[in-house]
Amino acid sequence: MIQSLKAIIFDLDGVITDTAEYHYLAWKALGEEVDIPFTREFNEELKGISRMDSLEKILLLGGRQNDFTIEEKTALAEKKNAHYCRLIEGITPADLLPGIKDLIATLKAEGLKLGLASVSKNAFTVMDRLELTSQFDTIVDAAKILKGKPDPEIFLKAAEQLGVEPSECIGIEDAAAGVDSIKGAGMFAVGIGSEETLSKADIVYENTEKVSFEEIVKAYQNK
Ligand code: B16
Ligand code: MG
Repeated sequence: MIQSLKAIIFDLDGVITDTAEYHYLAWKALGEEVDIPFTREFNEELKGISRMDSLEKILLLGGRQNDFTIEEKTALAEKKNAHYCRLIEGITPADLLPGIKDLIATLKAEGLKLGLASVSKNAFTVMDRLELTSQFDTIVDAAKILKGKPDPEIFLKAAEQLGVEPSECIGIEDAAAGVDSIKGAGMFAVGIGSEETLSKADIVYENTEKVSFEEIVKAYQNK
């Protein structure tokens, strides 16, 4: 029994599966359509950010934030989403990122609760396609979240739905906005990606394959 640790709350895109890449490809195509090409470096700023907020960031990058009506912006966001939905059509359990299947099995064997805190309105579909829905104790409905990441609301909501205290949770994220959300919620944060981008996380792994549950627990207990 791990003293005080009760739950692990996962981000989805970029942690459980590589849909972060599909979001990037779909936004990139839309950006090119409105003459705002952008780099992977800029894309880091979109990770974990809601659909409409991502669109606003792209338009701001191109100085085009005042060029579209609300209706036109909604249509642009819907176009990106339709493209994204086509890209995720073929997702299967084989698309879990390396090490995630074993990590989930370990966490369940330890008796920990599992939660999902994704701001993606497509999260339920992706979780179903990965055949993970029944393995999780709770999935926060992004449609009911008022403030997206970096606000702590979504991680706090996941803890509330699991019936545990934030201090009893570990959050796992690939986005800087997501790490801010975890820390704002008062949880221990595991980052997946570069140390530089995720400097506010308590422990960072370059990729999911390198994640060590034993090491995370040690770091959590020494906090
Ligand atoms: P959708 P996460 C986030 O998911 C993605 O990181 C972000 O790129 C995306 O814009 C956002 O979901 C909204 O997604 O358009 O599908 O509602 O990282 O919180 O799992
Ligand atoms: Mg993510």
